[in-house]
Amino acid sequence: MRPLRPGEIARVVRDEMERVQVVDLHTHLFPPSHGDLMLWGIDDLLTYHYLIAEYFQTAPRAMAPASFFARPKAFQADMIWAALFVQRSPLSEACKGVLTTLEKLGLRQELRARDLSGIRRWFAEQDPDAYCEKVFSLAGVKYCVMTNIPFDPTEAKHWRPAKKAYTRRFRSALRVDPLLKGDWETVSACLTAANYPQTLEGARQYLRDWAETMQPEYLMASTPHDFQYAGKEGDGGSCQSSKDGKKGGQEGIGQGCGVTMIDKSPKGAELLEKVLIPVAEELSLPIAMKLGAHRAVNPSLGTAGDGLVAADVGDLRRLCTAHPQVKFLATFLARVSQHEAAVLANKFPNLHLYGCWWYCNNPSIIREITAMRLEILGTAFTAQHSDARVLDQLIYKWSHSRRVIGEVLAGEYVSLAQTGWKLTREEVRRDVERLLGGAYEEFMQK
Ligand code: REL
Ligand code: ZN
Repeated sequence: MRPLRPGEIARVVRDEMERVQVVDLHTHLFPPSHGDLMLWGIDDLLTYHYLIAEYFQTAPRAMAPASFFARPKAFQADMIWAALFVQRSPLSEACKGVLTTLEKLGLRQELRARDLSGIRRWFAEQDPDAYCEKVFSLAGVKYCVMTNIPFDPTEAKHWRPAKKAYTRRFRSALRVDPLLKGDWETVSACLTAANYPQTLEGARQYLRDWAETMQPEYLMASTPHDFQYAGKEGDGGSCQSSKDGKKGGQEGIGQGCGVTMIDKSPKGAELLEKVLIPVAEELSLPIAMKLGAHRAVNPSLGTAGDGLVAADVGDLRRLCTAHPQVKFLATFLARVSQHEAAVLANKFPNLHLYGCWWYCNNPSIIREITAMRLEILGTAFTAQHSDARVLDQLIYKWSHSRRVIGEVLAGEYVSLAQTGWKLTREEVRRDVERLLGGAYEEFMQK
């Protein structure tokens, strides 16, 4: 328990950052048991939607998105490799990520020779189960939380009638975006197909039953760009849709939280208030929210065409106020939202901020957000999640984040040391563990 000398701090933080086993609290990964849903290997890495978007910035006019997407994945990967790694220097974070991943997997020679065929040969020899374990251990990830969507039949079949077995590396999260989007068409089609009544109580029971099947860590959704939550005023609720500003409650759905059949579609905020929140409360499940995506800004690009808006942080404030008994995990996509979000987390013990999401998952922005969060929140937040869609991305996303977060933390310790505060390696370890999983687990347990 010897106090560290100021000159030792940077190295100790780097060591502790390297050794910590992180909790990755939001990913889109699936275990090998989920067959084709598990994305891994070089072609999946190269066709990540971040890289597809980057490719289309400079793709020839002749390569229209529709014809690109109609071609096999290997062809798409070839196009991206040629455009972003051969004809240009792979400077973007998403490009560098592919390189870090290959380098850490030991494919240095193939990389030096820019030998895509050699890289493909190496991946073709891997066994998915053994490879999965190798990636988790190389990335230092204790476990990840998946995104599990019951409304999607290609996913649902892996849970029912029999739940597929998977290792302790994967935990589940029950994703409910159609509710927050107010997409009653999807919800009611699923209710009908599974023999539930098309009522709010039917929707609640549907969630309860899926929660029973999936045993999720939390319920989760990303909000649509025009989402608004006006708070809770009395029994009928006062949730609004920004599209028309009409009141929800009695008008759209018949009888408040009752069981009558729905003749008009309830809006997203209304389904949040009357379906999601009651189930979260009843099952003591936190709600994880991702705020600030603007879907299909360029629909021709599919997932690669999703953009960003500055979400109203006030929506989250109203939620935390209206439902102090419900725990919220939240992350914002826009850089401008981060400061307000951190102050909010400082006010509400039922709110936990996590990660630097998607367009914020770049070293320069991680640096800025992490420093600001440490200064406002201490270690009561989760510094990062990977959002990986392709298994192998765990390797680069965590390696890049560990480095930046470590540099920021070391800087904060140095200024702490200047006050005369003595710090030990064990305390650094404790803080690092909190920032990369421990604070999340503490929040979940409280
Ligand atoms: O979970 C989400 O809503 C987002 O993270 C995804 O929609 C997004 O495409 C993801 O791949 C970004 O990293
Ligand atoms: Zn995600």
